[in-house]
Amino acid sequence: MATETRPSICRFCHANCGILVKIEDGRPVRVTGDPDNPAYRGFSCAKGRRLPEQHAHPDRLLHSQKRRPDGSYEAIPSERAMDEIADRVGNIVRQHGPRAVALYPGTYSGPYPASIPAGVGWMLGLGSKMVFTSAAIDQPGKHVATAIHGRWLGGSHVFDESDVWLLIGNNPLISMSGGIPPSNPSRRLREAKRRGLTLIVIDPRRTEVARFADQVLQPRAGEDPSILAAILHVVIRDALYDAAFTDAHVAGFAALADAVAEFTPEYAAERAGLAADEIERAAATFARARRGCGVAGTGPNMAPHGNLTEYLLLCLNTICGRWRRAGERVPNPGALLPRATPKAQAQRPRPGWGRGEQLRSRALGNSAAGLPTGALADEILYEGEERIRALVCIGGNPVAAWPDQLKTIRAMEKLELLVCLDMKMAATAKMADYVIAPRLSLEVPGLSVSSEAIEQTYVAHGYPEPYAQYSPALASPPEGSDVIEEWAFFYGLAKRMGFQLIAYPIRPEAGVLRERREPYVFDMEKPPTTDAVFAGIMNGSRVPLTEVTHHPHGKIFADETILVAEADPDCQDRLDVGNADMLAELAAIRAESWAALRSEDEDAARVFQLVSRRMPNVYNSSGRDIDRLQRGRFYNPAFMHPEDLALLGLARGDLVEITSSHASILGIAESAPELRRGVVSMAHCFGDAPEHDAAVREIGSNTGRLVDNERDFDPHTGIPRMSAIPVAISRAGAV
Ligand SMILES: Nc1nc2c(c(=O)[nH]1)N[C@H]1C(S)=C(S)[C@@H](COP(=O)(O)OP(=O)(O)OC[C@H]3O[C@@H](n4cnc5c(=O)[nH]c(N)nc54)[C@H](O)[C@@H]3O)O[C@H]1N2
Ligand SMILES: Nc1nc2c(c(=O)[nH]1)N[C@H]1C(S)=C(S)[C@@H](COP(=O)(O)OP(=O)(O)OC[C@H]3O[C@@H](n4cnc5c(=O)[nH]c(N)nc54)[C@H](O)[C@@H]3O)O[C@H]1N2
Ligand code: SF4
Ligand SMILES: [Mo]
Repeated sequence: MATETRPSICRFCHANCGILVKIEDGRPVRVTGDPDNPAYRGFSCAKGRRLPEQHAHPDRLLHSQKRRPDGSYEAIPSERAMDEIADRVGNIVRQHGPRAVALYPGTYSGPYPASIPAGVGWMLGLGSKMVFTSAAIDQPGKHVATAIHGRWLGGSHVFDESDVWLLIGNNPLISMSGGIPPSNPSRRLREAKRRGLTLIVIDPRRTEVARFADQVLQPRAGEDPSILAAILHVVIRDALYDAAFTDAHVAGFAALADAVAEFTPEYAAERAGLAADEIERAAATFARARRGCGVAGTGPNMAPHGNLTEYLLLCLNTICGRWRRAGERVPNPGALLPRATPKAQAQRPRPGWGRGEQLRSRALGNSAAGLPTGALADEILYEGEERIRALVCIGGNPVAAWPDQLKTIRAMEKLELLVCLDMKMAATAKMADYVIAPRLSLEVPGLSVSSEAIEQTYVAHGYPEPYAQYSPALASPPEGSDVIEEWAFFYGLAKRMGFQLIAYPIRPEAGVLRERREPYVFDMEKPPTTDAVFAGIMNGSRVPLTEVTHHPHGKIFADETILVAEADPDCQDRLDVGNADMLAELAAIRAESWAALRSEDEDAARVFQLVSRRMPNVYNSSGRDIDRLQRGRFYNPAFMHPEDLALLGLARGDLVEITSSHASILGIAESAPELRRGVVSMAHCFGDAPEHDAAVREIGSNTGRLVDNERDFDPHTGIPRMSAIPVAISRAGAV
């Protein structure tokens, strides 16, 4: 038996941990953290260690599938699937135009660096701009707020050097996301605490990261705009802000001060169910520190007013001057990213919405977060000629993940062509005309670039050092299988449809901090290798890819010091903390009779708030079918405070019905003393279509079904209320 252990990159989640993989006869059998990886230093989580089970999962598709007229599936060679799909897409485009074709790259397009570039390149080749990503149902507020506030071209303070850090509705120790660098966040947090970091957490749940916090605020969900406005109120009232920075680089300060004047700590505390001095203290601690940022996560972005929350947070970082100045070292001058070209100056705001494609079905269009994925189902169900008729999903699962599950199912049924690139017959794949069986991560080369590149759009995210890793393919696909790479699927379609495939750098407008990359033109005569595609799309990286490949355990390429340059002498640009739309949204919150608004739901006994959360051993809809990860519990509990359970006469394990203004789902009650009273905390992407509801104890239930995508949605990004959802809870009869 041929056995070897080699370093690689875990791609179970987006964190790209450095791992060691033991390979026996071409198949992975054991995964551990790689102690010789300089950034991750031996870290791995239970999911990563189960990569061998994921690769060998009995439900894994080893052949692409085609739906028969009776709804069953048969294996189809991937080459023939591409012939047929190219034909069908071609027909739809000829009859209805390219706009009838949409692409949805979901979570599992992330681990494969060439997938999105090739998929989007194929769409552009077709002439369709209808690319919808999960960004618009994740943290769209970040993109919008950054656009309308403007960017600081010197970059932000980073976690490892900060003396204060503010986390609002994120849990990076579990999610590996949210402002603590993804490379071993628990080690970084422990080191920061030793160094004297003050951590402030605002979350209705006392999360894993909150256990390390110096101050935890546990508010009602959905009140983050008021809490942040009150924090700004205190910082401005007590003149705790950085006046020199604000004078030199900030516009709109007077308007902001005016807008937060009525948001006293007492007012916000009453709304949020906090004590006023908790807000006073958080504000003073944050503002008096020298370095550090506030970072929000999915919770407040999914609650109403996510753009405003993110905007007020940027305003707080800005007036506290949490941006790098001339002469300071740049934490990550680039590894697989192009070289940083930082300057101590603002880049003026740009529109956050209102440009580019518009939907036909609803008054929504493109925003800085892309097209409104939360409304894509409407665009498919729309009765007009210009509806979307074909959808290609790369590693995404709309039926599990999109808001308004029942509408999503109707939309998937209505499509003339649904193609999923998925490793199994997931909830959406089960409705597809074709399911393309992909190679899995350890069977293809990998790059750490996605974890590095997230800084391009999210403040205080990504690697705080120029770290990069490349992994060759370590394993061979299962014997007798016909599995392909996503990029090769789009290449195959482009070739059959007779056009040139070009991969454009992603979000070039966001790349202002860095030098640019060139588009990569695929050779349509001789199919490239994945390594050649990687080399092509990584053009312009500061460290050449070939150099990165020489360091199999990954390397921090810190041999160069790039400092933040002085501002251009003629630079007039300023960061805007007085955006009129955002401040009007804030004024409307102040004006709303929130007690009256709430009573509508209270009359219906919807006195609980359903909040989003992530659980350690699942990754959206993945991982929940791996026995050794779930250890007998394959559902998503409905976590509630023990006193709430007692009040409802419920015990752990009882079946409950959870009812929003839109729909009802079943759940299994679970006690969670770390929750605020009145909150139900449940993970998303569980369950399946309604015909499987009786299996709630085996598969959990889908919280997306409770979401009404046309009520309480953001007018710019279309994200509906996906957290802080008013719900009623009652005991359910047996199923
Ligand atoms: N293990 C695991 N890791 C994951 C994922 C997974 O499914 N499992 N998913 C990945 C994905 S796709 C993403 S986008 C990231 C997300 O990463 P995070 O944003 O860190 O996501 P969560 O861990 O769900 O943290 C959200 C927090 O918001 C809180 N919350 C809910 N509503 C509100 C509110 O109105 N206000 C405030 N202040 N807090 C609120 C919740 O209690 C919860 O603790 O995680 C990624 N990582
Ligand atoms: N109610 C509610 N809804 C939410 C959220 C929430 O917190 N609450 N979170 C939202 C967020 S942040 C996000 S990002 C979205 C996620 O939305 P999606 O990305 O659409 O959902 P996933 O379940 O991650 O879909 C991943 C799919 O990829 C498949 N897959 C697994 N491995 C591979 C692989 O190696 N290759 C390929 N090609 N496919 C693979 C899986 O089987 C699965 O079907 O959900 C959103 N929806
Ligand atoms: S955190 Fe993510 S990348 Fe790291 S080992 Fe776990 S699943 Fe893999
Ligand atoms: Mo996400």
